Amino acid sequence: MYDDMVTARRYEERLQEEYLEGKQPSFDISAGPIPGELHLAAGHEASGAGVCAHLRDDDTVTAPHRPHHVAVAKGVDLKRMTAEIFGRETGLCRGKGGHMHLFDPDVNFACSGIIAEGCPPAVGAAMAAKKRNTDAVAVAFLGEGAIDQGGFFESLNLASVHDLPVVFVIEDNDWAISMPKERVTDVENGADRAGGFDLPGVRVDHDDAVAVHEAAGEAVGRARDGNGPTLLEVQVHRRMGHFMGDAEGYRPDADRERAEARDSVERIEADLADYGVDDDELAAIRERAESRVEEAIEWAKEQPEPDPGQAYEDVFTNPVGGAAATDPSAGAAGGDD
Ligand SMILES: Cc1ncc(C[n+]2csc(CCOP(=O)(O)OP(=O)(O)O)c2C)c(N)n1
Ligand SMILES: [Mg+2]
Repeated sequence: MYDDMVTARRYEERLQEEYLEGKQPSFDISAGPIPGELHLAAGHEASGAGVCAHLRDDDTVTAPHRPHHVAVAKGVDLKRMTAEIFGRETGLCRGKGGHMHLFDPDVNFACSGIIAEGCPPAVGAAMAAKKRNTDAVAVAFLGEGAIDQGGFFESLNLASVHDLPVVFVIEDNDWAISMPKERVTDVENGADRAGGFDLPGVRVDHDDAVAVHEAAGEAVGRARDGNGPTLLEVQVHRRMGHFMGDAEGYRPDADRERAEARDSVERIEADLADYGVDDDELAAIRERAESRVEEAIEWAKEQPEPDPGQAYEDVFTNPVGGAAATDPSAGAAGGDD
């Protein structure tokens, strides 16, 4: 878990540096090696590591627009993920998805920029696992700002009524962009929503990886043993703005300071020291993580850009304008498939 957490933290520190290249001084979002938005998950690491520690490659995970810590913990290929974020041909989605739309079928990981979008596909994966008589499970991660979405309610209901092996993990960082949760959501704790769907709701109040690991162990075990879904909520903290370039004028200083003070990485380091793991061992893990990150970034930057002529390939199953819209060599005919 420590390895996953420091890898994710270091990865995002490096992405941040790369992202800012060429974008300043006026913050041109389309400039630099990583064009477009970038949502960093620094402060969320305990949730990804604590939950994914219980998962296998054949378990499915869906994550939202802030996905890197979950992707790292689920074992998504770091090099191909980085190439995707840099928009390169050898990226997980051939450079067409970007950082919010990573898809790695090798470890059954997907994420989406549409909030709560991961809930229905996770329920579908859980239903498939059940029908195939496997003990695979599915986990949908979502932010506390996504728990008022219809897709979330429908997913909880379907999961409960069919006793599906799925865990919903709410990452509560108190904010949905600039909106504090108390202004938009009727319940203080998202886990309380479970009561309306007859399934267990559990909240981990601190972004404490060990506590998340314990709660997630029960939830994943319950799903794997055929005992149905769980709604798990984890308090995390957003150490950064909503996205890179967010000036955070709406955010009280005290809130930012609290996020900085409650660092889950420092917390697990203290826990590991209490368990008797010495500093050298932790330093070795950090060094390994740093080299892995560096290697992935260097590799990604050397990868080719996609051919613009293939922009629509693999994007639509039934493209508007027919096959000609996806394949310039196909001519005007065809396109009904
Ligand atoms: C369906 C939908 N509505 C609105 C948006 C715009 N949007 C992007 S992130 C976000 C807030 C998400 O907050 P939360 O779920 O708490 O996740 P966090 O960013 O805090 O990790 C919104 C409203 C979106 N992506 N999808
Ligand atoms: Mg949030």
